[in-house]
Amino acid sequence: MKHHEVIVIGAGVAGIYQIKRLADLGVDATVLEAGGDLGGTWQWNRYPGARFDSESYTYGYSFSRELLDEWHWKERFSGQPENLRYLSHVADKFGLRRHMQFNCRVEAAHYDDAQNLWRLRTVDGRTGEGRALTCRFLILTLGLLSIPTLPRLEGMASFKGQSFHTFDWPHEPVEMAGKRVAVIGTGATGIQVIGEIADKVGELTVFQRRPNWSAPLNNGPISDAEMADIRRRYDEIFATCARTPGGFEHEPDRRGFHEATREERLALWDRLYDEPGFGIWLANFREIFTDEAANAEFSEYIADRIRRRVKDPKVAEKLIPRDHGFGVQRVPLETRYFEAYNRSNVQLVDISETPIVCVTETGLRTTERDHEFDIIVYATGFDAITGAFDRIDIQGVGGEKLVTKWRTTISTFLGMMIHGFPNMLMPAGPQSGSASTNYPRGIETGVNWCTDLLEYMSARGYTRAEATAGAEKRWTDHVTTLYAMMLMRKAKSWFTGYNSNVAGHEQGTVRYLVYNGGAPKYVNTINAVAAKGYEGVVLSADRGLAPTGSQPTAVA
Ligand code: NA7
Repeated sequence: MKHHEVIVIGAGVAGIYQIKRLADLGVDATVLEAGGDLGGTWQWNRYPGARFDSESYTYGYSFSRELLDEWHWKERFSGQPENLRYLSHVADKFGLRRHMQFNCRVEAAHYDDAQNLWRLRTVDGRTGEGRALTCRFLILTLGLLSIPTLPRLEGMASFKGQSFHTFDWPHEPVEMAGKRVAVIGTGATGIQVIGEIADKVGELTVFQRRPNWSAPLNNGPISDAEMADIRRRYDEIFATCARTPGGFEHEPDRRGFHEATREERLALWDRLYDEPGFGIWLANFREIFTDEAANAEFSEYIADRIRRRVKDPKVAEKLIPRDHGFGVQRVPLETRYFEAYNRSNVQLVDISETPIVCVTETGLRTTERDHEFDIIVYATGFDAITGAFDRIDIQGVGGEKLVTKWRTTISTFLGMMIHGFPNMLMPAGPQSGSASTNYPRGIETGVNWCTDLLEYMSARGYTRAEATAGAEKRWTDHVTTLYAMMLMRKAKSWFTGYNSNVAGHEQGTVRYLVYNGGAPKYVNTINAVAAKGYEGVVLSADRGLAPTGSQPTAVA
């Protein structure tokens, strides 16, 4: 049985940075990755149009000046192939691949209280003893959106053409020219795919259950001169990201919505609509997120924009969401999305009116009629945030199953630790600062905090860290309270734990999965916890033995 001091599960954006920190410290650590290579999201999502909605230069890692100086982001919102090249470059540059094991899916992780270690079982080609690994610390960097979910439709296996979830888009090129293509789903992914392929396929039929509010990405190239300027400004750029709630360059407009005149509001919105990125969402008036009237007025502004871009008024009305306001779900950014519906080869099927009944050998049957296709693309989303945790049999003290603990209520301490699951860390876990922010900015924060905790423990001879039940309750209550202030609590989206394809998550009962206090508050809170000797975490040494020169104490 192989033992490591630390095992990291997942070699995506978070796992790569986590192993870099551990390797720098000389810790005996390894990354276990289910996929055949590193990159996580950017390894899997190869669908046409897959790209950042974050400015590329705010998505890259900030930890190495040399890396920042040598990498040239070619587009303001870089596409999947380039993003994967970047992550691969990072791994190669810092010699991280030698710490990674691919095609290595972990099926179980059980905490052994007597030995104070984690026992892992993998389901790769290994047999017998080789499948079992142990570690002192388990770090879960599983990804927020790494478990794709398919509709539960009869006949899916009988379809004779090609069909796949966008997450499992084939590695080899998919011939689309002249083909009849169906896309089911109009979330951030569907909206990217549809905009990209509308003019490349024979016929495109979009099956929309609920429309999403979306706004232009306004992508463009980054010239050598611009990149040189960005490099000069990196410190400033990251400082801006650190002080904004979303971890982006986009800062909320500090004027009060109700104090600004209608003309001032329109001037802001006209400007933001034409600017690149999430400004339209995050540089808007803050009341958009909390005030029904402000949100309704802005939503109507965006609805008018849709009406201006979509020629057929009936189609335009179908593309305007009615069940939620702008920005209370994750806002997809689009490129030529609305214009796609002006094309004669693109058709919108409103499946809230005529639901899909089943998949046939030749296509899709709705309550209205049969549609024939060569390719069916399922852009139907993910078992978000907790899905990847649920798929590993994680058992803590006394064999308590995490999936059971979280069945009714998600509860964590700072989104990074769980009571009853000692030495298990989640740099970007549920209720952490990552999910609702520019992901890599949140990840660096989380990884640094977890790594600092390990260093703190090592320096003092502690070998066991467990969040107290009280600290976990206080954090979870805090996360819940923050939801109460946000209009997003009313929307059925992955931010609230809704997924029609996952048993138990289809009701729309709110699950408190993301921290909504903003990046600066999150960072201040977790830093304060660390500064107080990890208040809320019980630190101890194995079997109660105090390390020399330091008295392990429960820090309440
Ligand atoms: P999302 O945002 O969860 O969107 C999934 C879409 O698929 C959404 O339009 C759903 O409609 C639709 N859907 C899901 N299941 C079905 C079934 N069974 N039938 C019809 N339509 C369905 O996932 P994405 O992949 O687009 O985006 C995820 C994140 O990736 C995104 O937020 C970015 O951060 C990156 P619904 O709204 O549920 O009616």
